[in-house]
Amino acid sequence: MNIGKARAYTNIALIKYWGKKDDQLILPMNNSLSLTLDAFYTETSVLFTTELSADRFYLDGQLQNEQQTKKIGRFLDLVRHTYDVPLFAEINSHNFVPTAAGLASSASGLAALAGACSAALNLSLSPKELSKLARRGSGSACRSIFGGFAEWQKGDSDDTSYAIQVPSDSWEEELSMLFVLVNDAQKDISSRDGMKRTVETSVFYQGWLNAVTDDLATVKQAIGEKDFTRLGETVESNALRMHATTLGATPPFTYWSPDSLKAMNLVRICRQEGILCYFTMDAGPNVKVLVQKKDSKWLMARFAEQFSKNQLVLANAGPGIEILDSERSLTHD
Ligand code: 2P0
Repeated sequence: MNIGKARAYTNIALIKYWGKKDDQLILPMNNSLSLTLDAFYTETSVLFTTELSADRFYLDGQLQNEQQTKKIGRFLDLVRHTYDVPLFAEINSHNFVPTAAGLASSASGLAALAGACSAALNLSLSPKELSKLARRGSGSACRSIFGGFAEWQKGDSDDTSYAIQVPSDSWEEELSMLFVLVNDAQKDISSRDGMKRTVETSVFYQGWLNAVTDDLATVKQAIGEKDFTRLGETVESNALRMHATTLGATPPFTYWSPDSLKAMNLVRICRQEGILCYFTMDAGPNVKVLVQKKDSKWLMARFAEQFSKNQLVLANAGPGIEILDSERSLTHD
């Protein structure tokens, strides 16, 4: 059996995926649209072998326990079942993040795993097939198959739910995203649990669904017209709409911390100072600020007045998944 190896970059949703209509197949309630970024990525190698009696998963050189291996194990079960592979696997995964600020990403992680499995089993999957496979590991992973802008088309079955490249005339090369890493002592509610609770209980969830289709159309139009103001205003509104649903859930919750609000407020101040920039947030307290590349150094310096340097990471648009030459043996360190 081959060792398969792949590198996938994380993506940040500009129009959010928030809610599933099928938990097993990971079919979303709405289409979403993301920007793949170059600053955070995962490299994973996989070997299916007769020599194992259980899967072994090493993350950054550390053997992971049963709990930490659960999502990966379920994904490997799916691969074994779908492609008729009666073997356990050793998986080596490395997250490349500029700081250790809790930015491990299931999008890059599960996309890289899907790519590595495809390579290990010589499946020769097309980007569309790879996107569908990655989706079964983690919804947002289906978008990390593509560089630049990607849209996850929700579909209505396993076969029709996958991401596609959004044509952009390379406009993403003029954009940057500043990550503001906010430390938070609160216990996390995973995105998987958070979106489930929201779909099932939030009195605001229907409002989200009513708005997101128009938000997506506006963002696609803004990309087509390279209209940064329109893009940014819609991205920021869409994030706020997603986060509003959590306050209407039972029990209510929020991913925001005091420093998240501080960062959001600074974005508004920067706009008053004449720099176009817009925030978005995901299922955690970190704030991501969309800015034109020409203004990114200014923005970084402005944020450095209120946040420490190691809380700030500037990213540019990143590439799609890369299948890598595999080494002869797996390394754990
Ligand atoms: C997104 N998030 O579109 C949204 C916005 C979080 C907030 O996709 O349950 O880890 O594995 O499909 O992909 C994070 O959700 O969830 C996410 P699962 P995933 O980026």
